[in-house]
Amino acid sequence: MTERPIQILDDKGKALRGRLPKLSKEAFLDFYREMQRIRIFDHRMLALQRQGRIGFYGPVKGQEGVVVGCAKAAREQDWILPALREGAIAIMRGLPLDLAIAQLIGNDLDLCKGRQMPCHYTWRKGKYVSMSSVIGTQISHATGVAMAAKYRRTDEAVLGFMGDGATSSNDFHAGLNFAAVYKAPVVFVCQNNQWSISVPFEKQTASKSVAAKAKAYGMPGVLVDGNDPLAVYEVVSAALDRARGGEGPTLVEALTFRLLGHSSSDDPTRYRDEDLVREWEAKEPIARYRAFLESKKLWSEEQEAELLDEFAGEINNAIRRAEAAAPVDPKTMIEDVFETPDPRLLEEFAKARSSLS
Ligand SMILES: Cc1ncc(C[n+]2csc(CCOP(=O)(O)OP(=O)(O)O)c2C)c(N)n1
Ligand SMILES: [Mg+2]
Repeated sequence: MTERPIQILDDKGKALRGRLPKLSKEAFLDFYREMQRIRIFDHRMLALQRQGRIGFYGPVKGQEGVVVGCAKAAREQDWILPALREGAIAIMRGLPLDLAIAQLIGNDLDLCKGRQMPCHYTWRKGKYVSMSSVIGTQISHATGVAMAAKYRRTDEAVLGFMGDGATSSNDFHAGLNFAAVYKAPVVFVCQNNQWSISVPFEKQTASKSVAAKAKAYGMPGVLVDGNDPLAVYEVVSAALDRARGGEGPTLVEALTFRLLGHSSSDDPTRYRDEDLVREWEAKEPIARYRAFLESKKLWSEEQEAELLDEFAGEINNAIRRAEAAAPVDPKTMIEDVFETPDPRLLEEFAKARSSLS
């Protein structure tokens, strides 16, 4: 395990000598575009929440580098088992923006039929499994999906996400232990944003890092700078190759920082020092990556303005389509459990429906 997080770009976005991954110019640009799309989406969704148009939202601001680095490292056949802040991976894998926004509203266009809290996107075509509100449970699910992929002799690997807080859950132990014993093709990515709502990392664990915990399970632990999307991409790509090659799981700790509240219901000024936030704002992934692109003469003010315009238009159109959808039909309440709902349920539903009209 490395003590210092692996970097490809330094804190100011300068590429460390001889370390750039072999990617096309378009691919380098795409990392930036995807991070900006997440930032703008975040901003707009928080505004909708404040206007009472959606009930709740969990922002990603500051963590875009982990999300995009991981999404780019995964292959199409790989599964994504997200935690709280990876929804943009579903969008990068084709979930239409209006459907994502409909999930936040919980209306008829929502693939979850309004049954989940906001930010619990699901996207079957993109092998993106809905997050679980119950912290940590997706860790053992990720192991299970990976074990299944191995039994079926597919070339699928799994990216299983967690926050730093989830490392204190039972599933962290069960999931990592099973994965290592069965050499399951899974890469665990811990987005260590240093907070579990109001609990700071050092109150969560006495361990110096999350990556260090891998040793006890018999798997490699890698600490990477989560605000450096290229480093995340490189580390996670190598771990996925290792998983596919039958060598078993890896635990990746992506060190980052949650710049905003835990959710739209949280006020982080109540429990953390704003100076710390300023310190991490100076290392945030988007400005840093933009500085890298500019140093390579790959980005200009005009391109920036065009991009912001394009995304604002795209998101506004998606909001319009999502908000135009009807409420979820109450009959969906009794669907999807029994093929034919039993008579008592039908009777109860008829009563409930008449009280709604
Ligand atoms: C089992 C369980 N306990 C408590 C909660 C309440 N809860 C919701 S999010 C959260 C903190 C999660 O922190 P972390 O895993 O670091 O993820 P982050 O929010 O920082 O992305 C807690 C305690 C929960 N959802 N599930
Ligand atoms: Mg956290």
